[in-house]
Amino acid sequence: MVEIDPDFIQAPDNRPKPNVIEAENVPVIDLSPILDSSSNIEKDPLVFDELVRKIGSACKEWGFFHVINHGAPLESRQKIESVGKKFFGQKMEEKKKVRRDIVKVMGYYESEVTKSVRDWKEVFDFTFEEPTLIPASIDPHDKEVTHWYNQWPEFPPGMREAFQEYAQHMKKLSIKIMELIAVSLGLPAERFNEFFKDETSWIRLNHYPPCPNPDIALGIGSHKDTGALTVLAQDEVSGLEVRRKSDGEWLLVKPLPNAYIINVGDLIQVWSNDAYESIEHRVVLNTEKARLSYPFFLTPAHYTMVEPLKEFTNDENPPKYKPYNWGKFLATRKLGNFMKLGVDNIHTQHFMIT
Ligand SMILES: O=C(O)CCC(=O)C(=O)O
Ligand SMILES: [Fe+2]
Repeated sequence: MVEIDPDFIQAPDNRPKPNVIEAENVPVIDLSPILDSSSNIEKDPLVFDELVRKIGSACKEWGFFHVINHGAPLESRQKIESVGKKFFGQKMEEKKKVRRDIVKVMGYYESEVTKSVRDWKEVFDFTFEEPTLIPASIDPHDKEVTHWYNQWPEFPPGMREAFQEYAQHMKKLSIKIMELIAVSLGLPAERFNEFFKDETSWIRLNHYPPCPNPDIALGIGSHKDTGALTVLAQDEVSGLEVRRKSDGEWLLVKPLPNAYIINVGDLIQVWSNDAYESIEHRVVLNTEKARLSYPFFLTPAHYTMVEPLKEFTNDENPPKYKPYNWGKFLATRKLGNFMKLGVDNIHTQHFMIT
């Protein structure tokens, strides 16, 4: 029996399959060689080369991978998880005190939509930089810049401190991974770092309540992350599915304790002129257990013009994307929701040169 609002019902082709296929052999990358201060990489280039090779092949073949021994402390993750659960466990009137709107675009929200269908979830968003600089409008000719401020609730106490501390760990980890990805692409390790000065990176807490009809609804519909890369933490409840590149089959990615999932985002795809591709993913639900996930989206400064790097283009390999302004792109996605443009009004593929 269908018990849910029709807004949540997915078209038949997008519904989860009755037989879940678990992803096997998802790459698990051990980052201890670059964290262990006693191991001098210069003295042991073989270990470093092997790590870079593994990252490169994970990006190429899968578009995502687990990382272990990553150096981000477990206590900080446990704190964000416990405070996050307390926040979502409150009454709606309390959560709505920090509800996002057209001016305050960070905070709580319960009506996310992916490709015109409502997601069965509620979220809490905050930016890494406080405030974050962003274009004032989506008009390409308007050069005015404004600020995005976070909204922090009074309850549970300590949410701001716990979340900000966690964000620092995610920033550090994501830059390390970007450096490894750069080397795996044959670039200097720091090649991408310049883009993340004045970054617009942000964190989202996704809370997926149990759903009476998990056969026809999704926690998040199929999408690709639009930033550079995503460092995703999930609790012990499964739900993340990725679309296998070879045959388009949806595979369930089971959480590994204290590991993070790294997703290649659209910006790496554009910068590398398709050498690495971003990965399509979605979230399936269940009738009994709520699930919490908290991705960190590493994203550049608003004034960044995103385009294939010159290192990947020449006469034989022309750029596959037109340059686009990151800030305008992000503002369009965020503000579009409130201007009735539809959340999914802009996609990276709009800039593809066909
Ligand atoms: O909940 C998850 O595992 C994935 C979340 C996600 O894809 C997103 O927030 O973009
Ligand atoms: Fe995502």
